[in-house]
Amino acid sequence: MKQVLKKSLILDQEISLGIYKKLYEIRRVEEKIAESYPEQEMRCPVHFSIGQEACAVGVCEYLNEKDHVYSTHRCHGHYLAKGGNLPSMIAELYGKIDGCASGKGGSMHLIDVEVGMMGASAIVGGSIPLALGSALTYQLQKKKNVAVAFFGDGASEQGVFYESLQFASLRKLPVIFVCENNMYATYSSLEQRQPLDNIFERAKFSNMPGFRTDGNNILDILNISKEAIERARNGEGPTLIECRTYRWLDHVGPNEDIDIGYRTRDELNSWIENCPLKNYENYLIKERKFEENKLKNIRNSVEQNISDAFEFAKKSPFPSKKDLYEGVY
Ligand SMILES: Cc1ncc(C[n+]2csc(CCOP(=O)(O)OP(=O)(O)O)c2C)c(N)n1
Ligand SMILES: [Mg+2]
Repeated sequence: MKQVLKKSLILDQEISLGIYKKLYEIRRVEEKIAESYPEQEMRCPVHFSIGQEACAVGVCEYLNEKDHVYSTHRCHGHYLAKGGNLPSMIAELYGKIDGCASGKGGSMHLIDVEVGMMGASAIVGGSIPLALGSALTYQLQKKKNVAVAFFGDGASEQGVFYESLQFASLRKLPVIFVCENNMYATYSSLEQRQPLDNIFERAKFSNMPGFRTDGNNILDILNISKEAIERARNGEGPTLIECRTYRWLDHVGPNEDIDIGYRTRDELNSWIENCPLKNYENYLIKERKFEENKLKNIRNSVEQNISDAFEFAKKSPFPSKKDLYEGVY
């Protein structure tokens, strides 16, 4: 299958700054969650995507509210990139009634159906067949929408990944499979688990396009996902995108995990130097000549939104005993 990229995107000023705002928001929200977590008021496990934000923002940029996204245990970035409500996300982490899952789901089960964030599954690989189902529905209903499954490199080892690629290609379904390859599944490296480092090439066996992107360079992701989404909307079928990236914090929880022996400080540092937010900020300032002040204003407004969201979440009540029986199927 030919892997040809069209010429680079030219993003207008508003879009460029909107992308910056989202990237910055996801980074800072997670930093604030990590900072607050030791207070033990958030009682759910929390999987951070610090270092991986560009994948979520880049892929969601060209989706609309009717397009469906399914995510994983590491879902904060996907939820926010798809337009999920920030105060409801924080309230969910605090187990409060105003949470996006009424306080019953916690960090791994973020959902905002109004904007097409259809939910997250902590079952590794679970997002893949769910997105396939949405895509099949779109096709049967002759809708021009697209479904996206975000999943990790570990999920690419699940049988359902291969089954879904086959079915999607056979039926030419409007689905994008986005593998965020952060090189580790919990504490096992990709090279310990897979004989070849070639996730994107597995598209070949299902006769669909497969692309590898630099997951820390949002321009690369925007380029590839734009094309993939357009193809899917035009009835030209599915695409597999592998975004190569890296998680900075522990698999779960707010701490670093360099002392437990499965990866090195040098490896982590080299990825921190290749920060997706800094990379994009440098591009905006050096190549697009944006004034630092403009970016600073965006950062200030994001900081205010985050602080308001935490205040809202903390003030929100816990569900009552009666609420325990609501929304249970
Ligand atoms: C079916 C299933 N098997 C095992 C687990 C335990 N588990 C939770 S996260 C994880 C690793 C997932 O790795 P990856 O898909 O690369 O995602 P990442 O955590 O790196 O984002 C595992 C094995 C699970 N939740 N579901
Ligand atoms: Mg992984």
